Amino acid sequence: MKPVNTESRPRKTVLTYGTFDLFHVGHARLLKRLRQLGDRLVVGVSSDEFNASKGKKSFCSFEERAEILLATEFVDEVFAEDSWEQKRKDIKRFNADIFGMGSDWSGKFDDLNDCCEVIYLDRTQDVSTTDIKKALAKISAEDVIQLESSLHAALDIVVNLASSVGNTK
Ligand code: C2G
Repeated sequence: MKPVNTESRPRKTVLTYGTFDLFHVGHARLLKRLRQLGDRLVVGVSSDEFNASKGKKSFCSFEERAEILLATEFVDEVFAEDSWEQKRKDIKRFNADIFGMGSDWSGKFDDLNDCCEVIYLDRTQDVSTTDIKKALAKISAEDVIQLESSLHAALDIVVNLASSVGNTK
């Protein structure tokens, strides 16, 4: 159960955005650190349509990616990110105190620092959704070829065995 802010001080809201496809440790580490900066973490999850405009096609649908985020202990609320331009409105809508992104976005959202604190946290090295997709695609292609040749070899053995048994009768 996510801890509820029971103290009298105003709740500190942290806001972030992303696709979060094929959820991995880089996503988890970012969300964990963002959540630790406040009492509530709200995430704008890129809609499938917005992803298409980014030239991205996610493996998991918007609904599945949102469900996965809400299942983590870090995310308190999710909403659809449908455009690049909605951030300023969302900061007001959620009364966000902090807007945070991974460091691959460093400087890109500094224009928002008139409405809240803008921070960038170190991106986790050596893991990305793109790398996972490439690894999966590589494995499936090579494995299929390997499997087919193994199956053909096994079949040849069976056929030869059968014919040698037939010849001895
Ligand atoms: N991230 C990270 N470490 C990784 C991979 C991603 O810290 N190894 C961070 C990114 O910096 C980003 C968040 O995780 O802050 C989500 O990353 P993506 O799902 O790739 O989202 P992105 O395509 O960056 O979309 O309007 C902003 C966009 O929606 C961000």
